[in-house]
Order: sequence, then structure tokens, then C-alpha cells
Amino acid sequence: MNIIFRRLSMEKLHLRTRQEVEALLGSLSIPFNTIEHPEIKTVKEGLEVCAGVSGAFVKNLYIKDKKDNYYLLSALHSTETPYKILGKLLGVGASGVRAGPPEKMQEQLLVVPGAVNPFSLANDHGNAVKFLVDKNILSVESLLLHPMINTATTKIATADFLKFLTHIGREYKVLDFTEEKEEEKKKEEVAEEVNILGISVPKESNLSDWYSEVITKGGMIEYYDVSGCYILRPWAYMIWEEIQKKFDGDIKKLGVRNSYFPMFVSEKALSTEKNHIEGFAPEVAWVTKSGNTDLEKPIAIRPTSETIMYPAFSKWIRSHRDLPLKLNQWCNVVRWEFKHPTPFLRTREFLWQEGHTAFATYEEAAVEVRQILDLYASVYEDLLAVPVIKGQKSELEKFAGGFYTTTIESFIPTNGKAIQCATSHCLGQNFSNMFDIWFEDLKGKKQYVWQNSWGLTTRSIGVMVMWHGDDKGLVLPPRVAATQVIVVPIPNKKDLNQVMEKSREIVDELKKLGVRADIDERDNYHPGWKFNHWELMGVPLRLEFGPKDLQSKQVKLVTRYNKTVTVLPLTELSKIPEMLEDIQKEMFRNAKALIEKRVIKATTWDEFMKELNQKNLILTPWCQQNSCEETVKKRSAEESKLEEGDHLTGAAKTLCMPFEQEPILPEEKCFHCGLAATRRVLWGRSY
Ligand code: 86X
Repeated sequence: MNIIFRRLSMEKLHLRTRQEVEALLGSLSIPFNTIEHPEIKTVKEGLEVCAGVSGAFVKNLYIKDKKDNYYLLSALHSTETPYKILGKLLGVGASGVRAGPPEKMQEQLLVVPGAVNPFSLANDHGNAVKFLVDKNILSVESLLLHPMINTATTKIATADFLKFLTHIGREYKVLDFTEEKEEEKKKEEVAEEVNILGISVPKESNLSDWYSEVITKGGMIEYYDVSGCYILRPWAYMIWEEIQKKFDGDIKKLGVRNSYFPMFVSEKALSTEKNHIEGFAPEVAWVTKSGNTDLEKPIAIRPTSETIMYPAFSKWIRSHRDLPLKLNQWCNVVRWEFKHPTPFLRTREFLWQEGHTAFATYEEAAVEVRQILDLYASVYEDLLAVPVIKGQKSELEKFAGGFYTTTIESFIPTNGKAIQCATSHCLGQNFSNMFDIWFEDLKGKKQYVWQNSWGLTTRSIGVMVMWHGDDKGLVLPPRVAATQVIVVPIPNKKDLNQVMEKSREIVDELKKLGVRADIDERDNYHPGWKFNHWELMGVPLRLEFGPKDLQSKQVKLVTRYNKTVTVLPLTELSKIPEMLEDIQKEMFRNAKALIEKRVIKATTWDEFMKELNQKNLILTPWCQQNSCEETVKKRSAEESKLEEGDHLTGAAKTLCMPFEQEPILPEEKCFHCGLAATRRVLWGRSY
């Protein structure tokens, strides 16, 4: 055989005809059997003429890839061999291969279209055409091949065909189409799921539908079968934990301690403070039964805990040495509202902290009111990157049971609605009088305590989503994101292990740098699917790492909020914490610039209504009269153009009198009633 091979290679063997093919097979002692038939042009016709012959009909494809490599593929007629999969198997990508030009084929293989066959490889002396073999071929007994012409078919044992290949000095590559197809199918199914998973409603076109999609598909909320109640999934709860961590630490520095009071309240305790309860009564949820038996007295579920905590305050406070008393609790409360519920923003049960403090003097209480308000502003601005406006509530909008209410207010740029973010009340001595909370001062005189209360709820998470989310899903500010950097390896077959290993190393290094980093190693999803998924989830930074990055020792970073792409050398991963901080600051800076543009000054009713309908907040000089405020509410509702699909109430109300404002000049008048202005007040339609 050695001798024959050498002779053939020296003489440059050519197989142009059936006779030459058969002669070669004969010289190699390979048994074969050729049948003649009319010219066949397609595999289908081939199958018909060979119907009676045992052996597998082979289809042959002449192919070229984008790098100008040429291939001959021999596959079982029943194997699906789409170019898309072929391209992937060859490592040139799904669109990397196509049919080779017929002229080139004739030149290289000396065979005409329609008669392509693997015997023709004998004519390609320089191995310009690489030979690809469908794995399925290797498991059949015998093959049916054209002996250079398509008016005949030769049956030859598969083992003998391989012997032929050895003889002509041919190597071949085995391709497994079936396995690749399965994987492809899986990925296509998943790709379809991306469409289902992706956000289908643009934020601008329907904010409330967009919001529902973002919070459910972004993994924050699961809907529940009690109206107004929602499941907070870990992706949302972890944000709450970040808020808790910061605020809890901050108030502990002020000497506040945590405690826990029961969630149930007797009717008697609840109605101790009449002013306080009056307007709220319809919202109180009651437990009236245990099993089938009516309770002797129904008990209420806390809507807030003044009436639960203050009887205890009364017992605990005796002398000035018991003051200040500063308690906080993290808990749930229930308010059975009948307005349209929205996850986070208006829910029947929600999580919050409620701080309740008691002081000997008004001055101490007043200082704390503002300290707490600053801490609230910091939660919103420094953690959630949501800009807020600090100020004092009008008499009509303040907590009725209290002395005065300070608040932080923000708004939702997309619909222009204002939203109350947190409140810090000075309760004065109203509650201490009702609940009998007093101490003996240094002169032995009975003094009622000065009290504050303050609360921040899970609404904050919803406001953050509304501000920063976009048409691709959530956008989480780095400081609250459960995952700050998601590493997506982009492996190819060749470098699979190296790419995965290095990706894991990158995650470890980031973790050491204090970054909350994670890797998406799932092998049943495309990198493209993963990109969409993590964009939906709002992860601030995506780190892509593939074979090219492996080579050039770098990573690709994509910033979620503005889609910026950065290439970073592997040696500079330590810059990522800074990058995250920059993202945080920039998200806030942008948001702040936006709200500043949307707070418009007005001095006349017409300007006021125009800006209101432009979805802006309006700052006006104001007389601070309840009656004036009531009229503005009514008039603005009547004159409002209600936009369809929006739940705008139409009416404008006061949000707060911002602490930061230009002084009122002596001649300034109320924008509405014309009386002397005393303060500037911020107005808006609100949630
Ligand atoms: C007002 C006042 C205050 C402690 C806070 O804003 C911060 C934390 N509480 C809460 N408020 C109620 O007093 C109230 C009472 C009843 Cl009975 C109700 F059903 C609903 C309520 N909503 C608010």
C-alpha cells in the first residue's frame, strides 16, 4: 500500500470518471457495487432511484467560509446540516459559511455540480479543500456515493471508504450536527423567552403598564391574590436591607434604639386620640373572628403605632432622667386603602420604620425633626439617587395629630406627579396630653413631654424604580444593587476552560475589592440572552469576558444606565469601585438636574395652570391660608385637562414650603388670592 501511495502521489492521481474510481477501488481490494440510473439532480431523486439498494445515501456540500477556507461536507441524507450550525461548528459564527462557487469546485475537485462526491478529494492534491464528515455517517454500514458522475451510484462499506481516505492521504473532521442542533433549539426557545421577558411597553407610552412589567420581570415583585398586597422578592428586599442598614446605623448614632411593639391594638387604645383617628377610621383593618367564633371585642391591626406605644411611654417616663426616650421599630403596617393600589407606592400592607421620641423641651425635639429629615434625604439622594425637596407641610397637609410636619418630596418625571417620600413630625405636646406622658422637672413641676414621630416606607423603592428604570428594565444605583457587577463569560469551544477560569478569578478579585460581583455561568443561555436579562434586572455594570479579552488581557464593561462601553486592562480591575461610585454620583446628578428644570416659578394663575399641565411642579408665593389652598385644589381640578389612561386626580395640592427658598419681598402677593405672600410653596398633582 505504501508503494501504491508513493506512486500515486508522484504521478498525481486523478479521478475524473466512474472507471477511474472503480479502478482505484479495485487496486485497493475494496469491494463495491455500482448501479446506473438516469441523471439525478437532488437528494430526493437520489433517494428514489436508490430505494431498493441497501446503504445510506450521502449528500455532499461544497462550502466556503468567510475566511476563504473551502470544505467538502459529506453527510447522511437525513442529517440536517444548516449553514447556521455548520458555521458554529467550524468556529466562524452562524453566518460564517455559504455555498462555495461552482467554478472553484470544478477547479479544485474536478467535479461538476450535481455529481459532488468525496472520491473527488483525490483530485485536490494540495488539500485546499478540507473534508468534513457528519458523525452519523460513521455509524452506518455502507454508503451510496456518486463515482464522479450523477448517472451512477456506488455502494461501498463505510470502513472501506475510510480506507480510501487513508490511501489518498486525507484527514477529516467529524461534525456532530445533532448535538449542536439540540443546543441550538434550547437556545432558540430561550431566545423567544427573552421577548416574553423583555419590557414590551415603553415608559413614555404607558407608565403604569411599564412599571408593572419592570418590577415583575425585573424580579422585584410577585403579584398576590389579596388586592393591594404584593410579594417582595429578594431583589427588592435586598434594597430594603441596604436602606435599613444605612438608616438604622444613622439613627443609632443619634441614640435611637430599636424595639418591637405588638401589631394588634384594642379599640379602646386606638380611639384614645380622637383627632388622630378621625379621618383615618375607614382604613383600619379589624380582626373579628378566631375560626368561626366572633371575638368578644374586635382588635385592630396597626396602621401606625402611636396608640400602641404611647401608653407604654406614659409608664416609662417619670423623671427628666428618663428623657430623651428615643425608640424605633422596623415593622409592617396595614392601611385598608380604597384608592387604586400600586406596588411599593400605595399598598395595603407595607414595611417601614417608625421612630417615636420624647424630649423635655421643644428645642430638642425641633432639632431632631430636622436631623431625621436630613437622614431621610440622604437615603433617597445618596443611596437611591433620587433627588428630594425638603420642606414643611401646610396646615391642611400636615399630620393632623401633630404640631408641624416636615417632609421630603420628589416627583416622577414621566408623568409629573409629585410623591411624598418620608415625613418627620413634631407632635408637640398633643399626644403627651392625651396619653398622659409627663415628668417632673428640676423644680418638681409636672411637664408634658415634647414628642416627634417619623417614618420611611418601602415606597422609597418604587420611587427609585420610577426615576431610573428605562425601556430595558430596572436601573439600580450601585449602592443599593444586590449585584453591582455581573460577569458574563463569552466562551467559545476552544477556550472554554480558560475563559471560565479567568472569569471566576475576576469575580474573586472584585469581591476582594469589596464589590458585590457575581458570575452568570449558566450554559443553557446565550451571552446575548444574559445581557438582556441583567439589563432587565438593572445591574449597574456588566463585565464581558471572551477569548479575545483573554488574549489581550482586558475586560469589556458596559454601564447599565447610559450604555457606555469601557475597555479595562485586567491589571486595572481596582478601578471598578471608583467606576461604581461615579455611576452612583452621575445618576444622582442627572436626576437632580432634571428635577431642577421641572420646578417652575409662577406668580399668576394662568402660568400656574400652564405649568401644571406641562407636568411640572410649581413654586409660587403664597398666603398660607387654608381657604386659599382649598380653592386652588378645587379650581385646578375643574380646569385640568385629564389625560386618558393616567390616574391624575386633576387637583393640584401643596407639597411643601421648601426650606431652601428665596426670601419673600414685602410687596409680593399670593399667586392665587392676591393677599400678601408669606412663604413660597411647592404645588403639584400627586400620588
Ligand atoms: C399618620 C403619622 C406618623 C409614625 C408618621 O407619619 C410617621 C410614623 N406615624 C401617621 N397616619 C395615621 O396616624 C393613621 C392612623 C390611622 Cl388609624 C390610619 F388608619 C391610617 C393612618 N395613616 C397615617
